[in-house]
Amino acid sequence: MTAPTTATSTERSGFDLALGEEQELVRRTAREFAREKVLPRAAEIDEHKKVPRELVDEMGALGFMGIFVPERYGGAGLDRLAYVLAVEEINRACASTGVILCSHASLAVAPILRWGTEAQRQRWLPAMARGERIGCFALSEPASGSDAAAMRASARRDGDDWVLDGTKNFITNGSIADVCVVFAQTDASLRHRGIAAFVVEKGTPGFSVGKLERKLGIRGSDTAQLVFEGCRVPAANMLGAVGEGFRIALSTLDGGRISIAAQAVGIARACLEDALAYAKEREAFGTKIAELQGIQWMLADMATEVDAARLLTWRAATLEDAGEDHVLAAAEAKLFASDVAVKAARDCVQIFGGYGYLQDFPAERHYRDAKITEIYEGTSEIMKLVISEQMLKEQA
Ligand code: COS
Repeated sequence: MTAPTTATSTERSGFDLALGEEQELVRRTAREFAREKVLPRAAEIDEHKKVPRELVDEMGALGFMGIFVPERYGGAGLDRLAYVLAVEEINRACASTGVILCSHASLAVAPILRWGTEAQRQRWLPAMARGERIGCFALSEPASGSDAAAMRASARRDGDDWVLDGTKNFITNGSIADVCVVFAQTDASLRHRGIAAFVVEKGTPGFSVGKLERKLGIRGSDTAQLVFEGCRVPAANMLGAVGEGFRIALSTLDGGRISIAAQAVGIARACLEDALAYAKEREAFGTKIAELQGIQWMLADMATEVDAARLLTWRAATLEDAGEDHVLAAAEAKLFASDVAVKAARDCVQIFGGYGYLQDFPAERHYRDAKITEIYEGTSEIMKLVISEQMLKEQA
């Protein structure tokens, strides 16, 4: 028998459960905004397949779109924990609205902040932090999703420019974004070491929006194909160096996965709160169904799992804030929280019974919205692969 040598990420992190004053304020503000402005429109957003721009503007005005951006770049100067608090609250009300924030902040703002030069940060971050310009992240392609390094979009150097060609798929915020972080291959023989990251602005000649996807859930969110045809991008728009693109993409996704874990916690909480409220009203067999043990056990599991998923999410955010390795913690949080959301949504529909199957009640929307959290920003299978790799690396 070998002695235990590996500290899991739980054991490693000195993780404080108490929120600070500013974090509490963010949570209160986001909860109020979500309850008063977002929740009343969630069904309509799903039905009309569009999040009203004024909600994005309000998320900007409240500071959420640039919440972890330092004040010198126009942001709120808070941390990732504050960010995941806001993400949970907004997604509790509406996952379509919530994912606009997630993709903008964790996938577009974050890599510019981390990998951008001072000039690049000054150029793009202030308007993005205010929510005036929306960001997106263009990695996936028609033939490369989980195997991100297999991308075919190409970047060819021409004088002071790079010329991009290719198609990006499933891009959240794709058609509404003003600033896109785009990944392309500069030399296919180098595989992942040939990839570079570029910031491409809306309106750049050769850059257009293709097909808008029709989806099972998060129907109000914008999912587009982006097309690059001889799209000329100045060399000054490259993030990092040639060959650093894959690292930029994967490290950005580590943060993105914490954000999606928070989204999943928000959806799961919506399921729990809606199911609980319904169970306290609905009568069967001469009693409120909340008095029935079969229902109580479902609610008890949901409550426990929501709390556990939130703790994993906060831990991952705390590690990221501390500048510590959070690859494992982020993957665990996303794997667990997305599973919790899907299960909570299934039980929520079950508790609502026949009404759960109708569009007149929120349960079926949660059921459709929850599923994507197991797919985007790394499927659950990729999360297991990342977790296993990290464990094996630690054991080596
Ligand atoms: N952060 C930074 N760099 C990372 C990293 C991380 N989390 N994980 C791996 N890398 C680096 C490795 O260090 C390696 O670099 P070097 O070769 O320079 O040493 C390089 O990336 C390749 O690593 P690996 O061989 O493990 O890459 P793979 O091509 O096998 O891919 C997976 C690894 C599958 C985990 C990765 O492609 C992935 O996460 N895929 C899912 C992509 C995704 O989430 N898509 C959704 C799109 S957004 S909706």
